[in-house]
Amino acid sequence: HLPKDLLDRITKGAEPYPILAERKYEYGTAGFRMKAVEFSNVGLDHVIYTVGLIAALRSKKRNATVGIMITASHNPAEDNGVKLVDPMGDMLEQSWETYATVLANTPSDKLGFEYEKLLNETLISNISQLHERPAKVVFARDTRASGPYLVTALKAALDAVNVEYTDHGLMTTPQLHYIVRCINTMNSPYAFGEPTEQGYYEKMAKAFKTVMHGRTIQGPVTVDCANGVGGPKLKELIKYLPSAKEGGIDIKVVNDDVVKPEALNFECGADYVKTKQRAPPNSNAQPGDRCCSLDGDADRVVYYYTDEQKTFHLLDGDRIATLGAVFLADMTRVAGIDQKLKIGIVQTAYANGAATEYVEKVLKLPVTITPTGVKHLHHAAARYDIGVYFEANGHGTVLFSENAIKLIRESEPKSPGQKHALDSLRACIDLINQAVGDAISDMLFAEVVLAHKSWTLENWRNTYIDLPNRLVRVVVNDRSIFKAVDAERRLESPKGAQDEIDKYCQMYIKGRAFARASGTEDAVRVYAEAHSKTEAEKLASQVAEVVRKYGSM
Ligand code: G16
Repeated sequence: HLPKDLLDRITKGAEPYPILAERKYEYGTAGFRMKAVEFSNVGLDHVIYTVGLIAALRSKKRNATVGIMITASHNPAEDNGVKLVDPMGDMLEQSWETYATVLANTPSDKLGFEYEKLLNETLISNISQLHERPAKVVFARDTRASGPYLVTALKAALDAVNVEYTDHGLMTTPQLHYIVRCINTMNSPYAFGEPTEQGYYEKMAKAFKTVMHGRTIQGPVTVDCANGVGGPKLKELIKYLPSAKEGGIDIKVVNDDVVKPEALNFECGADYVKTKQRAPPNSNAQPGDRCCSLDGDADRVVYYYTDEQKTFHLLDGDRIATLGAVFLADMTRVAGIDQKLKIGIVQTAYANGAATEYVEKVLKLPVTITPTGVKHLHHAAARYDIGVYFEANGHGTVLFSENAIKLIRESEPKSPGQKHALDSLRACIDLINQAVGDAISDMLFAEVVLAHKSWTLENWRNTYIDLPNRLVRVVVNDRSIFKAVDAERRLESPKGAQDEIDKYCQMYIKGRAFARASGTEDAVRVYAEAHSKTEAEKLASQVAEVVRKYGSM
């Protein structure tokens, strides 16, 4: 048994953060997410408190520092959320999501009891030894107005169970993941870097300079920061990067208003651009200008431009994946190590059919499809030597296996060309944030590859032509009845819904569609693609109608 005063402290600390009786909290695609309109009785404060407790247990169990990020990323400004970061900077191990969900749904007066139960029965065999182990947590938040209040709830929990913690204040989600990995790999052969924000900028800037290697970036890139935390952080990074005149990069930061809370993700940002398939309405970009958009916590990025006819063209996560994979495959070939490395791409059902076909038939690289959520893609990518994973929405990164890193670091070049390729690969290992998808790092990587290839966005787009597609958000009474299988490409329930979706898909050339419950919003998402824009839109609205019908039965 745990000491009574500890259990009392847990219960007492939770008193100001009662559970909302009518709510069922669930650890979704990216942690807990919900509205945060009325701060004092929102219910998320209760969840945050319980996440503090889970973090303590996780840290004790792994004997390492874990991270907590308070963000609702791409969701509207009034939402907020929280997710846990495991010691290597990756997402919380999935089996622990269940424990987090149990604790989140436990009323305050039972939390001490439930905490002890988890510690005792489920998680840890030698309770006395592990109870003594210090728990260490680092946390940060995005720019949402509800953040500071939620931090008080978190600190109350961490104090109740004697956690040693560091509050990193405002950070992008990937920066926090980076810090966690740096702390836990310090003084090891896998040292990831200095566990500070400055260390993050220095590592990235150094790698960027190396991989640029006399290449020139054509013209400025305009970065829409979704009026989120990416704005101030990108401006900070710019101070470390060489300017265009110095052979570096000219970054124009727009939508960086973090003072007006309601501006976050409003008519701007990666989710807006991807979903609406248009530039933010306030964009001043001219035809051909290279633009990209980050999301609210800077872990997603998509590129776009308009042509001379003012037609909008999106280069989404699928494109970043193929661009990166082609570059890395070329470099390994020049370096003479390609035969020893297995390169693969990981996508979700949202990947455009044309992108998947291009990877398999033209690039001749294997593709793995997983359910939505970085946690799924990340693990699948780790099975390759160089695993490039991206969701179409712009969330992703590249993972280099231990074998790949060793080979790249230790290979002796036999020509200047091989030396250049090996130096570039070595720098890419540092430029790319392997802990998690990182919009800022991904953007620099894309810029570097475009510079190496001397490509405009139009050259990039011409590698293959996307099938016209449409995303629709359908609000239903209870989204949990929509259960998807086969990497979310088919609905297992409600019975009959998939047959109707199939029937509609067959009506169109290259028709493909699916419906799945969102794990971050109270809605069902529908994706449809087809040979023509009109057909893709028709198919999307027909499938949305199927969802509405079954959702109201
Ligand atoms: C989160 C996840 C992503 C996922 C997105 C949408 O993104 O990290 O992996 O694609 O939500 O998920 P869903 O369709 O289940 O709502 P973010 O940028 O909000 O953290």
